Amino acid sequence: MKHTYPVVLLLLAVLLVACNSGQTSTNLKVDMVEFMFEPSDLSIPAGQEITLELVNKGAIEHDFVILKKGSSAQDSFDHATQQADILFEARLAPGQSGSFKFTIAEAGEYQVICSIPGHLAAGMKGKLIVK
Ligand SMILES: [Cu+2]
Repeated sequence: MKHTYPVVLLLLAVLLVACNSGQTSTNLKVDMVEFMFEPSDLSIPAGQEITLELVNKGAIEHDFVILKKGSSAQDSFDHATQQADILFEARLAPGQSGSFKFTIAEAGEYQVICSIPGHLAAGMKGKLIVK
């Protein structure tokens, strides 16, 4: 009995390392504040349904937009002319949270932005790696 404790601790440590390696997950949790996504670097597996938990912790409205592969926005995003570039979009009022599901079939790098005027220019963007 005296010797089982260190073994249990060792197993726990191995499990924790296994869980933290890779960071690719089908469950994403992202906080939105002025003016950033936290975290801003995301990684998910291709072809699997992703559950995204979004929380707007800011004082103003924000949205989480994934642009299609090959599409990008520099300082601003115009819904009128760039609507077709959107792969996924969820908009939340301040204090609101929500759970969303999406699947991305193709591996690659995707840009994440907040499309609300001024927010992208203020640095509200991120990167989604699909593996
Ligand atoms: Cu925003």
